[in-house]
Amino acid sequence: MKLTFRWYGYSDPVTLDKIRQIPTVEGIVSAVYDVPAGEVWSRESIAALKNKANAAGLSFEVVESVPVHEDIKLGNSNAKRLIENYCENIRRLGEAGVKVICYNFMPVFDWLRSELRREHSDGSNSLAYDEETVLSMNPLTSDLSLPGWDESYTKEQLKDLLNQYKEVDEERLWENLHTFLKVIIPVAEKSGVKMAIHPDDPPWSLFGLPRIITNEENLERFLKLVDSPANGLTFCTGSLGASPDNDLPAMIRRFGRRIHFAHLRNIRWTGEKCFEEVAHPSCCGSLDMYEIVKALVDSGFDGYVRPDHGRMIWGETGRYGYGLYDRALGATYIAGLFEAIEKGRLSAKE
Ligand code: DNO
Repeated sequence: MKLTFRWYGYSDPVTLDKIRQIPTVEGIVSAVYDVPAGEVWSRESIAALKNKANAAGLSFEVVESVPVHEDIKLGNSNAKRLIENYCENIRRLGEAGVKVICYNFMPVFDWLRSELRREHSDGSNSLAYDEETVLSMNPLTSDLSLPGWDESYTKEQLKDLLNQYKEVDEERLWENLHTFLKVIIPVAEKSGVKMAIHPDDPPWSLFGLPRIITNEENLERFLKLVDSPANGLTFCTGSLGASPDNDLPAMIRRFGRRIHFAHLRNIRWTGEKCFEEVAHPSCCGSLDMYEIVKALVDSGFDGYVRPDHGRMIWGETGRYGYGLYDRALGATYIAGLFEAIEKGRLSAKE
């Protein structure tokens, strides 16, 4: 397992100098953020990221994300050209030593929450999701904004996009995903890159938009679309775990070697389709992080891991979910789980 930490680039208040001081973190997860979805990243920008990370003593082997343009998900007449651009990004990243590319196939909205700062009794705050609140929001008029969203749409463009999706049901989205994978996976294989799709967050459909990377059955279907090790998963416990029907340790045991990247974080279910983000340890939420890490270790997982969203603690302000302190605590907790479970296995063998 290689422990990594997400870095949002040059404007991230969590600087590389701070990240390098978190014990056990070897590398960063980042992306070229100033190029619109669908365009090719310059070799210079990729090299600059890598050099900056390396100068801080950190590796840069995981990209999150190379965004998939909506026209690819819609499968319209621009898709072919945009898929070719996507392939070029895979080639360039492979040449620069990137081993894993995380991406998602969620129409229009990436991850979604109804609250950015839910207050907790200990004075911390975190992101939270309440289905009723979300469904009462109108994406065309609401001001809610999340760090993961593409903010570049005008309301008119968003309206137009939502209209185009009226033609795309789940099966159409599966077809469009298949078309994409058939082209990009052979390129990833040749480039020494593993593609790792991120599950939909939350893992159910919203605003009438289809969402398909949601549960065990669908992940199985996804992996079979192109049955290659280069076609793999980002196993995000907070996303998949939002649905209590998803048995995370069982899913990890089933998909084992096809998991190339794990986002480890905990959430607390607060009602039907409602949850709040909590600190990483098992005792703080509804997910059993020990069983999750044990399933990874038992499956021979040797990919990348990162702590995921943290709470805001100790008065920190900044990018929701992506402050320094709580994610750093998460990193050392995760490293501790891996060390204990791996050493326990070794001593059991002796
Ligand atoms: C949220 C993240 C997501 C993720 C993308 C991957 O914190 O996990 O925004 O980066 O869905 O494409």
